Amino acid sequence: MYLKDKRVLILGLGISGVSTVKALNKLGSKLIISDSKSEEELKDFLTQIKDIDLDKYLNTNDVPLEGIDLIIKSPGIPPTANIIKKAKSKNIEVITDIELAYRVSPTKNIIAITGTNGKTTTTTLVGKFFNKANFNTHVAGNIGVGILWDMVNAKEEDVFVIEVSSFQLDNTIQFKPKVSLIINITPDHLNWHGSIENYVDAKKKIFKNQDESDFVVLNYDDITLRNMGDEINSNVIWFSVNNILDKGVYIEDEYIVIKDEEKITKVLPYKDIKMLGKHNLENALGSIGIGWIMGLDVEIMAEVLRTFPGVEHRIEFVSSIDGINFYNDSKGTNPDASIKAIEAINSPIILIAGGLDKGSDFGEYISSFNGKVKALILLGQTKEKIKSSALDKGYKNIFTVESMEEAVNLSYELGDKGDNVLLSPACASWDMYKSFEDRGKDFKKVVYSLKEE
Ligand code: UMA
Repeated sequence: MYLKDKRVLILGLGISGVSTVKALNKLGSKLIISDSKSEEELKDFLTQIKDIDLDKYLNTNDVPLEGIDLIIKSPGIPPTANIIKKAKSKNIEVITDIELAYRVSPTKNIIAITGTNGKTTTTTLVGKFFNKANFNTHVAGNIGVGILWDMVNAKEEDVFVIEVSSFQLDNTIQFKPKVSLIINITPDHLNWHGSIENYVDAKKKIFKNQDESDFVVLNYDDITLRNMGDEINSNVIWFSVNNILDKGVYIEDEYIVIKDEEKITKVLPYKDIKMLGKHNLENALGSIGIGWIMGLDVEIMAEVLRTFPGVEHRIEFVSSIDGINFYNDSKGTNPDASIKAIEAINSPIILIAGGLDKGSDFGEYISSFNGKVKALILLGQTKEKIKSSALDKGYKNIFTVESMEEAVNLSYELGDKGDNVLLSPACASWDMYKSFEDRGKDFKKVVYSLKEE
C-alpha cells in the first residue's frame, strides 16, 4: 500500500478529519494533524483518536511542510487558504477524503451523487434501495459520515453510496465512480469557488474520469446538465419529470416508467411516492436511474418510495400548534433549495430565512413567493441583503429579528389556523450555528417549548 510510512498532513479535524486519521493510521502512515481551532474546541473529535500516535498543530494551520508527502484537507478549507497555496508552491499533492477513498477502495461498486439540492435525500433513498436488496451498503460522504474509515474496512462486494459536495469534488484527481448522478445545478457556494464556472467545473469532476464501462445519470430538465452530454465519455442515462424520453426514466400516464430501447417497465404511480414536492420526484427518478443501471428489482425500489418519508431538516414536519404547522427546512441552504420548499407547500407560509452570505442573489427567490408568503422573518448575516431584495421586488411584510427564539415566537403571533411556518433560510448556517443540523435542531427545540407553553 503506497501510504505505508508516508508522512500525511490532515488539515481540519472534523467528521472527515477523524475518519481520515483512523484510516491512515490503519494503513501505516505517519500522521500530522492541524486545525485552526483549540484543543478545548476540538475535544470531542480528539477523544475519538486519543490512542493514535500523531503530531498536532492546533490553533493554527501554519504547519512546516518539509517532509510532508500528501495533504488531505477538510472539504470546506478553501483553495485560497495560505497553507494550501504554500503546499501548491512546494508541489505537495492536496486532495480530499473521497479521492483517497477511491484510491484505496477494494470495491468497484462506488455510486456518487451530487447536485446543488436533493443530494442527501437521494443518497439516503439509493442507500435504502441497496439495503433492501440485501447488499452490504455504506452510505457516506457529505451526508455526514467520513468515508475513509468505512472504505479501509470494506470488502470487494460492498456497495458505497456517497454524497459528494462541490468542495470534495474540487480536489479530486483520479476519482472515478461506477455510477454517478447529478440531480441539478444552480448557483451555490460562489464565495468559495469564486465563480459559477468554477462551481460547475467542480461538479463535472463526478464524471470526468469515467469511461465507457461507467454510467452517469443526469436530469434532462436541467438545461445546464442537458448541455453537458457532449463532454461525457461514459453512458448517459437521462431522467425527466417533464419530458417523454427515447430512453431513460420519466413519467407517462401518471406512472414512473423506465424505457430501455423498446421495453417499458412501470415502477409505480408517481402519486404513491411518500415524499412531498416536485423536487422529490426528481430525486426519486434519479435514484431509480441508479437502481436500474445496477440491476435492482423494480418492486424493491417502488416499495422504498412508497414508505420513505424524507430526511431530517428537509421540509420536515415538526409540530402543529393551534392549527399552525411548523416545518424545518434548515437544509435549504441556498435560494434554489428554499424555492423548492416554498413550492412544495400549498397553503399560506410564514417564512423564516437568512444566514451566512454565500454571495447568492435573492431576486428569483423573492419572486417565487407568488402571493403565498404572508410574512418574511429574517435573521443572520444576510437579513438586510434579503430585505433589500424583497423591497426591490415590492414585497413589504418583512420583520428582522436577532435570534431563532424571537423568529419562532413572532411567526406564531403572526400565524392563523391553517398557516405554515417554514424555516428555510436560503443561506448557510455558519454565521450563527456550527451546522445546518444545529440550526434545525434549535428551531425544533424552540417550537417544542412553544408547544409546551
Ligand atoms: N478548519 C481549519 N482551517 C480552515 C477551515 C477549517 O483548520 O481554514 C477546520 C475547522 O476548524 C474544523 C475542521 O476544519 O474543525 C473541519 O470542519 P468542517 O465542519 O468544515 O468539516 P467536517 O466536519 O469534516 O465535515 C465535512 C463536510 N463539511 C463541509 O464540507 C463544510 C460535511 O458536509 C460532511 O458531512 C463531512 O465532511 C463528512 O464527509 C457538511 C456541509 O455543510 C454537511 N457540506 C456543504 C454542503 O452540503 O453544502 C458542502
